[in-house]
Formats: sequence, C-alpha cells, structure tokens
Amino acid sequence: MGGFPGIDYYRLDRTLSDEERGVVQTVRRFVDDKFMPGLREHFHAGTFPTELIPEMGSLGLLGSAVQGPGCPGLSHTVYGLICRELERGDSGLRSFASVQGSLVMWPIATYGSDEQKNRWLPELATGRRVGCFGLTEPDHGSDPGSMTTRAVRDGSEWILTGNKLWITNADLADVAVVWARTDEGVNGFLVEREFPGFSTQPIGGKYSLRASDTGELIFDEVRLPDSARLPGAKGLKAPLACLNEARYGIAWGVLGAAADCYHTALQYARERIQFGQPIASFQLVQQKLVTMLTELTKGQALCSQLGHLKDEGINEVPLVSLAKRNNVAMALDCARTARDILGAAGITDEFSPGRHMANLESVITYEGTHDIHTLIVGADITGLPSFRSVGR
Ligand code: TGC
Ligand code: FAD
Repeated sequence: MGGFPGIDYYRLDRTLSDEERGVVQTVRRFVDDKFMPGLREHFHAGTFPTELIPEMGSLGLLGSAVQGPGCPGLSHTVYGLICRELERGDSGLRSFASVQGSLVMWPIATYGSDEQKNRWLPELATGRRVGCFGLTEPDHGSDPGSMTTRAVRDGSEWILTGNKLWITNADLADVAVVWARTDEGVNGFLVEREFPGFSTQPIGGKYSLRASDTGELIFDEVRLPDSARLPGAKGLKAPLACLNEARYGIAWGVLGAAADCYHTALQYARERIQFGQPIASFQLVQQKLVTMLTELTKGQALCSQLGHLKDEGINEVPLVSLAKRNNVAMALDCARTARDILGAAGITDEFSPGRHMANLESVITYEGTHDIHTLIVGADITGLPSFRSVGR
C-alpha cells in the first residue's frame, strides 16, 4: 500500500526546524524498515521486539528530552514527534519508549542522587539496560494514593513488601522504579532484578498491546540499601509528576496511530470498488474520512501548542490531561471508523486499524483513564475535586 507520507493538512510541521524534520524522517524510516517487518510475528507471539532496543538507544529515542548524563537532552517537541512516529507503528513501541524515558529515566534524573544518575542514565539511554515503573497495584489503579506496597526501615536498609500489577516492561526490566508507602509518606526505590525476594510474572491472554511486555512485580521482603531510595522523591506528588511526562508523550503518540488509520482507510476507500465505483466516491464514506481528518488535525494543533508551552517551561497538569483525554478518544474513534471503512478486511491483521483499535483500548485506560482526566480538568475549572464522595 505504499510508504507513509505523513498527514499534515494544516502544515503544522512547517513550524519545525530542519533538525526536528530530520528526526521525524529518521524515526519514520526506523519504523518502516526495522519495526514493521517483524511486528506481525511479535503481535501474534505477544512479545516486544527486544532486538531493536539498542538501535532505539543509538537513534536517541530513549529519554530524548531527559536532562542528565548520557541523555540526548532534546526538546519536548522533538520527544512528542518521536512518540508520534513510534506509535504510527504500534502503541507497544511508543509504550516502551514512554516507560523507559518518562517513567524511569525522568524520575532518576529528577529525584535521583548523582551516583544513581551516573550509574543508570547512560545505561538506560543507550538501551543497554531496561527499566519499568511500578505504581499500579491489584487493588489500587486510579487511586494510587491508597497503595499498600510498603517499605519499612531496618537500620540502614529498607524492607519492601507488596505487589504491582499491569506493569509495562515488567519481565524485561533490569531495574524497577517502585513507589511504596513508608513512615515518611510515599517514597520511590530503584529495585534491581537480582535483589533477593524480587520476582516478576508476565500477564498473558491480552488482546491489546500484544507487542508489549506487561506483567506483575512481586516484592517478598526485598532488602534495599538506602542508596536505592530516590532521595528527592517525597510524597505522592513525586510519582504523579512522572505521569505528567508520560501523558504528554501519549497525547502526541496517538496522533501517529490515528494518522495511520486515516491513511489506510483513505487508500483503501479509493481502491475498493462497490456498486461499480470506488467507495471513496460515496458521500457517507467521504463524511467519515473528513471527520477523521478534522479531528486528527485538531489533535495535532493541540499537541503543537502543548509542545511549544512545555518547551517554554509551562507544564500544567490539566493542560496535559485535556490533551491526553481528547487525543486518545479521537484516535480510538479514528481506528473504529477506519476499521468500518475497510469492511470485513478490517478485522484481519492484514490492515493496521484493528490492531490500533485494540491497542488504544489500553491507552485510553493507562496513564489515567479517560474519566480520571475528565475529573482532573473538571477539578481545575470548577475548583471542586470530585475524585471521591464528599465526606470520605
Ligand atoms: P491529589 O491530592 O490530587 O495530589 C497529591 C499531590 O500531587 C499533586 N499532583 C500532581 N503533581 C504533578 N503531576 C501530576 N499529574 C499531579 N497530580 C496531582 C497534587 O497537586 C498534590 O500536591 P500537594 O503539593 O498538594 O501534595 O491526589 P489524589 O490521591 O486525590 O489523586 C488524584 C488523581 C486521581 C488525579 C491521581 O491519583 C491520578 O492521576 N490517578 C490516575 C493514576 C494513573 O494515572 N496511573 C498511571 C500509572 S502508570 C501507567 O499507567 C503507565 S502506562 C505506561 C505505558 O505507556 O506503557
Ligand atoms: P480502575 O481504577 O479500577 O477503574 C475502573 C473504572 O472505574 C474506569 O472506567 C475508571 O475511569 C472508573 N473510575 C475509577 N475511579 C473513578 C472516579 N473517582 N470517578 C469516576 N470513575 C472512576 N501501571 C503502572 O504503574 N505502570 C505501568 O507500566 C503500567 N502499564 C500498563 C500497561 C497496560 C497495557 C495497562 C492496561 C495498564 C498499565 N498500567 C500501568 C496500569 C494503569 O495505569 C491502570 O490500569 C489505570 O490507572 C486504571 O486503573 P485500573 O485498571 O485499576 O482501573
């Protein structure tokens, strides 16, 4: 069906620098030449293509906007563009980069000691080491403030007990950024794969994000030196701030999935003949294509401005929530509409919209569900938080 030309109806990419355009082309080529050929096999097997991690590192795709030793240190707009191009391939590929960059490297760069930064950041940026982020628990998803994973001081050490569920890269990770309740409030810890008492368990049977590793982290009285604690991370605010970084990348990333769905549906509609004419000539099909393009363009404009704001140092939680909420729902609608335009062919893995649609069912839930983001923006504009019933 030909290479992906990029969908940029309002010429938003004209505001990009030559360097930024170069990054887009590089990532697009990486996705087409290296990732797409093996995707079908990995999606069926339920595996992430680990063989591509070193190249992701050498291209600067891991923690691209993180500032620290060995990190690419690029702009937030470039990070967004990278997410967009990766998720055009598959949400699982963008997920890997989101977790490694925003949820592992970013907290180490922001809350870590110099020793932690020097030890971990260069290894994670090159992809020699992989990380994961453990916040969600079996009984505490949208409400991580109620977490029960606990770290108790024992002399100069900590003893960590509990479980984290639905963790991206759980089985691949050399190090887990783990959030636990302590007598001093919520703290973050770097838990290494080989620490006795730490184990991981993969989650099977997923119909979504199949080309991504998702699992459970189990801590059975894991002894941690105090040097494993992130010294600058104090309270629930610390993990929630990491989420803000990852949600920003998701708002951009899903533009890629939506653009791929639109492009696939447009090409198919031009070629598919029914009633003696291309289905693209029918008014109802054109309406669907125009709606997809309109919503995609609005989502692109939102991210373009969000990127400029973030590069200027404006990084407000509700602005990021609004973009994550809008763009994921938009991408999911695009995927469903594209699947519809493809008719029966849309339910097979010969075409991408069905896979994007299944993936986006995870993306609309993780990093704060659609409704949690509604409530974050709602609390901001009314001044009345409604996460819990009054009086609780
Ligand atoms: P609340 O009282 O509102 O907040 C506690 C403190 O944190 C501050 N805060 C934030 N700071 C920075 N960034 C954010 N996003 C923040 N959200 C809140 C807040 O200002 C407060 O600060 P302070 O100074 O007053 O102490 O806390 P709450 O318990 O009422 O919860 C609020 C709520 C519901 C918004 C929060 O819990 C939430 O965001 N829940 C959703 C959970 C979530 O998104 N989990 C994601 C897990 S990681 C994941 O899904 C990875 S997917 C990976 C992939 O891409 O593959
Ligand atoms: P719940 O919180 O139980 O929510 C269920 C439903 O109730 C949702 O519709 C929700 O919107 C609604 N709801 C909840 N509270 C309210 C309220 N106050 N008002 C109105 N409606 C409400 N977590 C990590 O920590 N690290 C990871 O790497 C990670 N990766 C993930 C990868 C995948 C593929 C998936 C699917 C999840 C991942 N997660 C990860 C977990 C993810 O963040 C949680 O699934 C998400 O935060 C929602 O939690 P939950 O699934 O427990 O749903």
